[in-house]
Amino acid sequence: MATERTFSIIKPDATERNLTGAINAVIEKAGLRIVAQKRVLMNRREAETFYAVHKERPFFGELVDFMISGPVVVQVLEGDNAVVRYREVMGATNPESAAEGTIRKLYAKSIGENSVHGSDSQDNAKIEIAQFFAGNEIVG
Ligand code: RTP
Ligand code: MG
Repeated sequence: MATERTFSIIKPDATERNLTGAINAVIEKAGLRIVAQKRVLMNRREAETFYAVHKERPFFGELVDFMISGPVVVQVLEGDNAVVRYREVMGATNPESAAEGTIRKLYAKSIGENSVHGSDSQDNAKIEIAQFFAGNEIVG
């Protein structure tokens, strides 16, 4: 299996409930290594750029408002097939459909306030990592 990197965000609903450590424990137990991490407050423009792919969707405004409503923790995760593996660890977008033991099943409040983001492809992982981290901030 190929060692790869993915981009993760611990979203405002989770930082608000002091769940950063609990979520990191699930990530690390799943065999993914946190090779970069910082807590930031995204501004509106950053959130709109980050979720530009969803700009025509009815929930876009709500999503951007949510992502800037409080601190987030942005992360780079490394491991075998990290992109797909982290999507499995996160669980389905809607926590009601998420599998037992996944981060969203354990912690998400709703389909919108669903605690974590993970890249959906290797190409997007590279783009998303570059939006938040300089190369020398990632230590594998
Ligand atoms: P993410 O991008 O955050 O990792 O989540 P995802 O791939 O599982 O879901 P995606 O379809 O990319 O949606 C991005 C985020 O938008 C919010 N959302 N709200 N109200 C709604 O119906 C709705 N649908 C999606 C969620 O925060 C979702 O994670
Ligand atoms: Mg997505």
